[in-house]
Amino acid sequence: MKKIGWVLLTICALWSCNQENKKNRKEEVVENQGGFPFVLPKEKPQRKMSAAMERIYTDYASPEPQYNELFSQFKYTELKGFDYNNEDGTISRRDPSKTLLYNGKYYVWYTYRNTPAPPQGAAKSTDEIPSADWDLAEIWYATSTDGFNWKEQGVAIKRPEKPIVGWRAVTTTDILEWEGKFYLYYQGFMEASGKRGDDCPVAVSYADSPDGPWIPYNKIVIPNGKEGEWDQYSIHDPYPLVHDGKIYIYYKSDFGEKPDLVRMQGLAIADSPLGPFVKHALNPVITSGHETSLFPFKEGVAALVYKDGPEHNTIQYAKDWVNFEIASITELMPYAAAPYVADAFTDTKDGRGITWGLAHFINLGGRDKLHSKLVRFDCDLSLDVHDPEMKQHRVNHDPDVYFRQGLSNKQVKRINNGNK
Ligand code: AAL
Repeated sequence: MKKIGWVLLTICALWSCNQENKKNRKEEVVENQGGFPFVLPKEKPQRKMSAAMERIYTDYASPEPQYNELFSQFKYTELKGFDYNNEDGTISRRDPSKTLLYNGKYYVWYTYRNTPAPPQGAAKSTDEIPSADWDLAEIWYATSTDGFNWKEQGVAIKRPEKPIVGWRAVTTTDILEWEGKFYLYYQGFMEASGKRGDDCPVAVSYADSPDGPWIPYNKIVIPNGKEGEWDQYSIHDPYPLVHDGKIYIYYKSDFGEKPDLVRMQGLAIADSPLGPFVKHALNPVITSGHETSLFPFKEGVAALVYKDGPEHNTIQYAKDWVNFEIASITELMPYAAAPYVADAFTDTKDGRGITWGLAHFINLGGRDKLHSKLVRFDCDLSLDVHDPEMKQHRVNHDPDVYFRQGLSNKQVKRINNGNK
């Protein structure tokens, strides 16, 4: 017994010494081992390597992105079938749900705002004038047979009467199919967004068919954290998947106060759709990203981690559905990606990945006509599709993409002052 103890202790000491060495890596004297082979080895070669070369063999599924199943470019297409009132800012569609295939049709649910005026900010908002793009919104849905042409079907979840959760706005929904029933989880606002941060918990409605009628549960299913906890003000973007016979809901919350919000993602798990949901002890489990987007991949789960945070623009993977590692770094990722995930609810141990979904483009129309629209994205994050065009890692963007990131007046002034 004692012997085992010593062996374990020695292993720990060696490991922590190795970690220390990694941190304080000093230039080692390496015997001449000849130059690196001309053809990049697919497997890690037996030679001393720089930290960067080590990493391409240890941190990614393949040293070359095109052979990494969790690397992809993203391509975008306008959707047909949605009217935006000449893009005057009175109609907005955003934050789509995962796309569900049911009886030969794709279904998508989303935040739908139709207000007499575009968003005016919290101070000017009234019972009819929205504060933010998603204020005073309802959840609507649309169907399609090809994922490009959509038919809007109308409202799925209306705003309930005050003071029921969601009376001010119901937004940012996602779908769960569980034992033959359907559940829509969503953000239930009880005050205009912007007045108390984006204060809102998660509510749910259920139905026997994706066409409804949806029965509101009228209770909070994932409450905000306790006072002083990282998720004390909001549980955003609830995103359900089925794993290990349970419902896994990933969500986003915000540390800190505006304008320094730090966005991360947590996980809450339940045995049945109406809860109780128990937040994971290791939360937050993803340190970057905004709207949640995940899909089963092999035995684990993959996440699209786009804007916000130190690891934005990455695709991450957690074999155990909790401990995420960066699997690839990419660009122009879909915002609020809502993929078609064929095996989202099958409790698979062999997730096959995704090739398309819906996303949103936000802040369109400028301040006076502010609105968002739904778009389609395509990619190759699938074990069954091999599309070399999606695996390019040298993409030339139009000059317009760069020039839209122009300097602000304040910045031009700073530069000019520096030149004086
Ligand atoms: C989104 C989501 C949530 C936020 C707001 C509406 O894109 O992250 O839904 O509350 O912005």
